[in-house]
Amino acid sequence: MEMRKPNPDAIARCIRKARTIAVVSHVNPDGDTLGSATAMRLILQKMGKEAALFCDGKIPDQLAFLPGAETFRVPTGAEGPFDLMLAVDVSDVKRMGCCALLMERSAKTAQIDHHPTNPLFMETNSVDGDAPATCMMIREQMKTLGVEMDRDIAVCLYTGISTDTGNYAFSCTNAKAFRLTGELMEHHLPLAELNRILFRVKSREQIRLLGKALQSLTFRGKGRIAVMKLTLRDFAACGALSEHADTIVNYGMDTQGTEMAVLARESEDGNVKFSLRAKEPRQVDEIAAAFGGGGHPQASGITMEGTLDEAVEKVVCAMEKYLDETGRQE
Ligand SMILES: [Mn+2]
Repeated sequence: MEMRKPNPDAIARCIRKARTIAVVSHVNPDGDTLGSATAMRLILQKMGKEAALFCDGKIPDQLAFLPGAETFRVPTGAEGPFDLMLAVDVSDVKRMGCCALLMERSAKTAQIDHHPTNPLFMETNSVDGDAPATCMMIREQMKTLGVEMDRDIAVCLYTGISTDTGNYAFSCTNAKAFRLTGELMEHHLPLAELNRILFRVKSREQIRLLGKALQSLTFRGKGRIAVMKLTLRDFAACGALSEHADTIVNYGMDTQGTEMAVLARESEDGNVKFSLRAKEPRQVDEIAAAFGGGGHPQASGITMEGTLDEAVEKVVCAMEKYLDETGRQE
């Protein structure tokens, strides 16, 4: 069986043999997959290759500043043929969405990724489960290809490294991430501006909705569970969409004494959507599963029928029961 390991030499051989290359990002694209793809496009262009960017879905406005982001297309099946398809930061074939159809339009397939669960679904695989970001692997790839760093590539790589490490705050952040960022700084990286775009700017709708959510904040389970609710009326009053609520649950988690947090929102289809969070060692995935939801131990979701207040009561009671049964955190 093929092992998961970084293999920049094998990727370099694929790239050198190819003239036309389709670079593919994952669905619901984030800073790392888009930073990796836009960096790869610039690298390939420097090598005299023809590179095209593909993603199944819209590029988030926040990441539209990436050099070449405007060239991303959703494949229709009429593209190519390509000599090589290169997926970046794509953990499995399903994460390509409709871009998977490019596999049949490409003579060879390859990937660069950092997800430890990657099943090595391409012909040539460079996978490093220890890399904090795929963008860090792209830097190594550049060295193998003999391509020099420049400011635009630095902007792309910084975007992936900073977002996948939670702005150098997650436990995956390592010394290498700082060393590479130091190198990027030497290429006139606009650090303050990028930080504002990537980590601070929110839309008016998001800020207004945050205000509504914070007004609704209550504490349950002897102060250990933060609960926030958003009604359709709240969304309408803020001119906000469901996606504008995405990170609000974190304010509940960041409240001192909180071990678990929940944000419940009414959705247009008449259901109630929950975002659940837990601090280790607490877990929310089994609570979510009990209501037909799922996710990760520290971050899960549920979609439920019923009125907002009834649905919240059911879920919060289950969280309280869980805390009573697992005891106080030492
Ligand atoms: Mn990533």
